[in-house]
Amino acid sequence: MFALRVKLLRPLFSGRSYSKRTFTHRNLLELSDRGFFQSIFPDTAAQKMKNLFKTAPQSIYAGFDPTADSLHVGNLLVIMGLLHCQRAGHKPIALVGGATGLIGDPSGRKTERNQLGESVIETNLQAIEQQLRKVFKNHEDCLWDTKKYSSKLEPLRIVNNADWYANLSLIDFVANMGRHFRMGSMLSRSSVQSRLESEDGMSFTEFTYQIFQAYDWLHLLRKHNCSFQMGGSDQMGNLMTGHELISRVEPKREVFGMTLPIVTNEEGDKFGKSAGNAVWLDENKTSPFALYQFFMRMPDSEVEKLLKLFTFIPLPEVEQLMREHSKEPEKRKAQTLLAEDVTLLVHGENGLKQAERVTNALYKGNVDGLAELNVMEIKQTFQGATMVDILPEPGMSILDLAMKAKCFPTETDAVRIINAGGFYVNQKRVQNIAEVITTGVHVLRNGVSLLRVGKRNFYIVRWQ
Ligand code: YSA
Repeated sequence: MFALRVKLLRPLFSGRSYSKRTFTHRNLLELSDRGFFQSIFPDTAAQKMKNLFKTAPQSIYAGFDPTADSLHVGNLLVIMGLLHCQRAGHKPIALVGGATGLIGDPSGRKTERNQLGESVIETNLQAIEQQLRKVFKNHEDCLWDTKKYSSKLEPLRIVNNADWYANLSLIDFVANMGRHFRMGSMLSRSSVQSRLESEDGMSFTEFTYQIFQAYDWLHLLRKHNCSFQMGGSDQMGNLMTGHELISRVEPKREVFGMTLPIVTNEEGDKFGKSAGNAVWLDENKTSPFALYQFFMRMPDSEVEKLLKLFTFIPLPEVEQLMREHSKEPEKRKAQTLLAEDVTLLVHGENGLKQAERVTNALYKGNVDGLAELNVMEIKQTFQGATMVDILPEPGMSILDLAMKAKCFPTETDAVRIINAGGFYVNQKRVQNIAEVITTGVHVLRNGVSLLRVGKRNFYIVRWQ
């Protein structure tokens, strides 16, 4: 599989070999050079952490709440953090919040989440678990050179916090654990403060959230000897509560937190979630092509930062790439490598091939590329497109087709817009309303026609 990765590299990077240093060091704190780690906690513990990383493989966990049926590209940064742990010889643990998802983390939120039912949480949980496994598998298959690094990657462990709360008695928990949580520090968390000051205030349910994340850490410390927790910087308060709990309950043990920067776009919107338009890891919500294009569109000012965060390309190679890129920015070499590596990680070899095929079909005027896609791929690519089934009739004209596909409200509109050049069949402008529909020209060999009105209104015609 690794051969694939090499095959896909641009000539500049062909034979690109990952520097051994990047993968054999165990000291995760070196990831700061790539822009990981907004902070470590406690901030005086760097040397101790370094020693632990050197001494033995460490378990490191990060949690994901099943508040949606897919993870998004913001969460992917935390997954990258876990993958770096794995590459450095440590043991990654992904926690899925079957219990905490029912409560709702107030961190970084201005209002309380709508409560999700248990069955929704269960469905989301399974989807997220599958995604995590898929990304780790894609990483091992496509981005990890087993021949070069003989040591095996520690497997990903997935745990669900519903499992340890299921049999816990409420009274026992409050009586025994509750007394170790101090109200003063819990109230001081910024996630609590900002909400207490807001008009709607904060519910008791949300206020308790930090208790559960703190107890999870204690549980994982006891069960899996997990002394490290990682999360976006919005998780800092929850990490601190966990640290405080463990220092009271297990005074001989020490635990450490690592927070990653919250990635935002140029406008400061949370990465991948701007204008309610999240970029998801689920191919049915964001196609491999759309994910690829999301990274291809990154402005030059952002691309170096993102290459460091979202790919495993060693830093000297990133620097070399950026030097090349600045000479010919219009070629978008840096964006291409970024888009390739992220798509490979999230969707694997087939996903990347599909994204490249669709890119060729759409942007290089290559109709053959479009014909190679199946209906499902076309649907994924043109999300929001209307699907129509049409029975072919001899002599059918462009105007007939446009009207049967309900591309226009009236025939007058159709004639006006088609004549004016606003109608496309298979990405080619068609201005003659009387043109007769022909196989091979208007109907692709996959039995589909792609109609477009203006820039963005797509219709997928399945010929019956
Ligand atoms: C963690 C530990 C537990 O023991 C129990 C639950 C949790 C889940 C945690 N409280 C939470 O709600 N996480 S999350 O589902 O909202 O997001 C998962 C991770 O992605 C978090 O670490 C979050 O900070 C991170 N994240 C989300 N958007 C991000 C981002 N990281 C960087 N940039 C972004 N744009």
